[in-house]
Amino acid sequence: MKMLPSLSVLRVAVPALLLAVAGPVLAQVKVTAPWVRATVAQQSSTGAFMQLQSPKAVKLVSVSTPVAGIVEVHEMAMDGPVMRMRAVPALELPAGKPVELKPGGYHVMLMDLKGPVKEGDQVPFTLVFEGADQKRETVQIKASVKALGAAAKDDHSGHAGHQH
Ligand SMILES: [Cu+2]
Repeated sequence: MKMLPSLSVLRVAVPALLLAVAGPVLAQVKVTAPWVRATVAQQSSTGAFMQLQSPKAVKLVSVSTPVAGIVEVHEMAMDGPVMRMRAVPALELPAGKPVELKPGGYHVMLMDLKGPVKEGDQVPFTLVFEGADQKRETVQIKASVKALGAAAKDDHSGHAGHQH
């Protein structure tokens, strides 16, 4: 019984210490191999793809780029027999686990493009991540534009629903 008071003191002290250590360490979300699909004539939307990894659980809450009027994070999901895209309000990044944005899966949807996106261009993006503590982290990246391949054409056919 004599141990109890000191134990409870310890229990309070440990989380406080962890907090003090974790506080100043910034969670850096790693963005790997970002790319944007080049547009063809008359095309007003395209997709951006990349791999995201965060040391702690965060969510991607906002993406913006000067080349598009509207930017959303989309997921592909089956709607009966048809694969459709829908906007997700936030993309969860579990701690330490890479999340792949790729054709046929999650992607950043660029709509209302200001002009053609050409192969070889560099497109700047601002990504905003939010942690469980509501703290926000902004990451600036540049994505290279790659041409639309024959195989890549199919998986964005669902984009017909994005006309404005
Ligand atoms: Cu989309």
